[in-house]
Amino acid sequence: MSAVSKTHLVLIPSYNPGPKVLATVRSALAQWAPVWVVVDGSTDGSAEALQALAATEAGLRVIVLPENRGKGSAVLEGITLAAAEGFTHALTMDSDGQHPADLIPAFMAASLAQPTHMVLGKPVFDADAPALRVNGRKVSNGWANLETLWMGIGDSLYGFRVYPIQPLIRIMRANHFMRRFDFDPEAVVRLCWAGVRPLNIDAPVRYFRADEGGVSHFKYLRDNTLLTWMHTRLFIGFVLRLPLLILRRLS
Ligand SMILES: Nc1nc2c(ncn2[C@@H]2O[C@H](COP(=O)(O)OP(=O)(O)O)[C@@H](O)[C@H]2O)c(=O)[nH]1
Ligand SMILES: [Mg+2]
Repeated sequence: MSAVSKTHLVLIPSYNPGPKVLATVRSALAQWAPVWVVVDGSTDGSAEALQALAATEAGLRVIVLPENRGKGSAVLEGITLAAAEGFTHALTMDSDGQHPADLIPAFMAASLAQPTHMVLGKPVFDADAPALRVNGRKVSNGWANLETLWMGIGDSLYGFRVYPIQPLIRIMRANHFMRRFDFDPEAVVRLCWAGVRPLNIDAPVRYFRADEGGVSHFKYLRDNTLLTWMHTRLFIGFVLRLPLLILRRLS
């Protein structure tokens, strides 16, 4: 029997996730309840399969968005509903089996011990991780660290993390960006600016080949363009906040 929390939930945004989705959700349920999946306009039958699983799993709730809106939008939908039900923190993880469900309890424990912080997964890659993605990450991490004056972001892109819900909702309502693949890095930088400090915990990330059930919707040109534009606007925000950030770093 997994732990049942009234404050911390596992939130899984899911868009055409491939064959590993049910095993991924089951592995999360084995560690924690509740687990909520936000089906982001998927067209692969996964909504129905997940709803069937929810009929037998009390800890699972499936929220279905009729159209694809992007990962950030799916997370915002989930945390808005969660806040209305009294939850204070959400652990986000991907639906495609890449993230380590067995670390959910450790991440939740870190968040329970320091609830004002965000708990960030620091990726430990396996040998199959595509070099393009690993190196692209270094660029995004370099920018995110500069934009926050090195306040301690271990990784800007890894989606396995625990967010305090209220500050994240405030930031997303004030900002119409960060609705798609730009969600993870922009959330972490803006939360730092809002005074939410990061805790970093090492967490393995798996890259599956297509024949192993690996699915990615990352599109190199589209998503790197999105990330470049995102860091451009964050850099402008950084320059405007520089006096404040320096004061905070010195205090
Ligand atoms: N790419 C993408 N992912 C989405 C979307 N909505 C929800 N997600 C979820 O966000 C997570 C990350 O997406 P994925 O394509 O695996 O990206 P990657 O792991 O960085 O290659 C997965 O759990 C997706 O199911 C969307 O519109 N696009
Ligand atoms: Mg993935």
